[in-house]
Amino acid sequence: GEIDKVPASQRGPWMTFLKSLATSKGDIASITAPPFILSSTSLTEYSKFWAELPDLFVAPSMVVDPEERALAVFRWFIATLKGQYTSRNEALGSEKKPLNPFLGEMFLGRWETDDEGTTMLVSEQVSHHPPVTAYATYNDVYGVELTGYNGQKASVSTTTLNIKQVGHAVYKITKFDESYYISLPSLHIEGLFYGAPYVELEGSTFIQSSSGYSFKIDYSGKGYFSGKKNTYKAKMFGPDSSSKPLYTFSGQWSGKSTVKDERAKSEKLFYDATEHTIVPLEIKPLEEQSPYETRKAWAKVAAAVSVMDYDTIHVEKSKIENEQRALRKQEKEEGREWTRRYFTLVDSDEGLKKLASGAGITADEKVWRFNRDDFESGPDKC
Ligand code: CLR
Repeated sequence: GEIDKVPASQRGPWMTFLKSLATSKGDIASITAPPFILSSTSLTEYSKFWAELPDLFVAPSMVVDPEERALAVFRWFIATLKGQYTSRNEALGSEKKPLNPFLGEMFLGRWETDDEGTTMLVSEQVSHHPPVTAYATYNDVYGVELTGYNGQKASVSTTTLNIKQVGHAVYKITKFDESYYISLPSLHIEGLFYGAPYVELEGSTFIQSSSGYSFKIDYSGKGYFSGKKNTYKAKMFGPDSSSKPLYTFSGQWSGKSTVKDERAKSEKLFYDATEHTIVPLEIKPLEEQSPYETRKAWAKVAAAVSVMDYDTIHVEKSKIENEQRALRKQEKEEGREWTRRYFTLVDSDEGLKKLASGAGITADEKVWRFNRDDFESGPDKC
């Protein structure tokens, strides 16, 4: 049958879920989904996808030529997409509904690799409604740092769920005093009806370097540019702001893509996702984690999700939600706001506005800034 990806016992609830989705105006968090589509992973963990290939993450810092360096940044960016947007399908068979992080939830970890040393990850839920996750990931051996934040705006049109990402990322290379402003793609969820959801990226994103180089990336799912899924086309422009690209790129970000040098008219392989294996990040054992850390806080829910014990999922989730409600009530009574641990909402500075405008984007009025010293000297450093 058509919905045979849905376990027989959950077909009724799945249809109910789809119906409530259609009338939800996109507030996915508030809809109860059948257990088979729930993930035991919280959205705060998704910040890790930026640096699961530490070698590509630090590579730009070793490239002296600015044009080659921009290419290395772009290669790392393209490489992150597979983890960001296909890893649930690969590991779990379909896209899943992540756990909805509570305010103050943190996901902390590190990658330890022979060649790159330590790459740190600090991810914190800085807003619950609307959901916003802020993150920083950095490697001091090579002097690279990525900071950013992101939230989602969802809307529904008949059977597809459309997601617009709010936020951006900034990649910095200390040695060259260079920054790259990175905008985030919109996406939609396909395959919902069949109970086998997956992400398709759409539209365009931009990367603008302070060195003047820039990229425009166009995304498409199956059938638009070619018969293949997860395809992209991109153009790299030089600092002279000529409308003629220096390089053009095309292919699959989850597979192979090529780069064409528009001056030399030569084409070669740019990136092959099948040749790279992600490095799992290391996190503290549960006993050593603070109650605000993702895995610790959600441990009981996650265990219940893995055995599809719906009653326990509900009971344990409600405990967290009620606790959160009580905290918000208390804050309101005392006339204060929840203090974010490692990020502060600040006015967007001139440098960032200039970079964003280079990419044809108006920078947000306010941005979440990482307080690195607080983290380094605080109790949560891992
Ligand atoms: C979060 C930020 C990451 C990239 C990313 C990847 C997948 C997205 C996720 C973001 C946000 C939440 C998301 C998810 C895919 C599905 C899920 C849109 C943007 C929604 C909330 C779940 C829909 C429910 C069905 C699967 C049943 O860097």
